Amino acid sequence: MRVESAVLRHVEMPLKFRFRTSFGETTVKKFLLLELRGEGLSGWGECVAEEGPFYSPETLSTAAPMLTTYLLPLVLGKDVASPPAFDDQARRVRGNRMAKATVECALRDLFARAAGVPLGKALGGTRDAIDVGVSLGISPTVPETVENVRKHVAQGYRRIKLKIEPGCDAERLAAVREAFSDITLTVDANAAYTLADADALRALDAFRLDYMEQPLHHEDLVAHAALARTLKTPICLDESIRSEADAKAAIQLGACKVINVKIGRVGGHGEAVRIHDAAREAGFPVWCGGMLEAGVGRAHNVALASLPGFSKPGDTSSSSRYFEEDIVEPALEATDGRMPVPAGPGTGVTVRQDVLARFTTAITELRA
Ligand code: OSB
Ligand code: MG
Repeated sequence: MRVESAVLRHVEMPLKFRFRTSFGETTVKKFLLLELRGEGLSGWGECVAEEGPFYSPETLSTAAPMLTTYLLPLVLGKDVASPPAFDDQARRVRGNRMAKATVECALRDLFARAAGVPLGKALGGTRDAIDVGVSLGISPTVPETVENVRKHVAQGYRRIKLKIEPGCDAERLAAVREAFSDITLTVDANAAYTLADADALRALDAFRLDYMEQPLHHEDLVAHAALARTLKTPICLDESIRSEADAKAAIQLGACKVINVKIGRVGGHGEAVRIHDAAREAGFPVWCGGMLEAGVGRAHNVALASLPGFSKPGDTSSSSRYFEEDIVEPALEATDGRMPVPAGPGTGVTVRQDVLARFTTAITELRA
């Protein structure tokens, strides 16, 4: 595949809700959108790096020059043999996984479109619909937390995940459990606790959580393993898992029982599938995380989540939950907590140029 040109857009889309986590608050989704053109087709990748370095060290302002200076020159005007061939070349660049994943995703989409196959199938996916849950930000009060859960349970989501932080945890969970004794419930701390908070975390065992996501520091697998030995609730890792090697280390150390796989965090579909395979071999479930993606990123998530090891509901909720209008069609919508995997070639979604243009704040066109 000869990659003729690339278009890198800065896009800003207002969110329908304030999303507060232990590390910050988002009200506008700002992202980079990459279009790679070749053989008369376009392949699309959405960069999940956020504005600030609070979830990941990568940001919008590190990913953009990483793409234009180091990563896009590896494909522009080149005959790229396959998406993994790009990975081989990009290996020299350390870290910067979200930037790499942007190119890898666009190539995966482009190659699958050229072959006329759905991306999910090309990756080894077996499902034509996926189970989805929802990730709810920290609400200001306990009653608002319960109300927000009520609304999303009524919409059919198959798992409710509540963001927590020290001081905003047990009281909210007790109220939610009291109101909804049967729902599948999880929490995500985004690394806000330390081992000194172990008692507070053990108190959450009372709420029959399916798992507790990333309670401790993102660089500390050993601490997670120590915590796991004293908790009933299984630990799920998000930030700590950047690669297949991290996943294998976490499994061997007993640092987690479940893994949240995010394409951007791990550098692309190739690494995501290797993590899926390693977890599956060890008998560990994985699920597909989210980064408040717009349609292109969401469609990539849905394709990945069609693989058989994604056996728990992911965070890829309906696009209409996040945005008044999305940049792709068909809309990615769940009914009763099930989202169909688009059947068309590539990600199976088409970018709505008119809508995209309205949300685009800057465009860079690149050629070899
Ligand atoms: O930790 O999973 C996370 C969003 C941004 C950064 C990190 C996380 C999240 C979410 C939202 O939980 C998931 C979504 O709805 O896309
Ligand atoms: Mg998380």
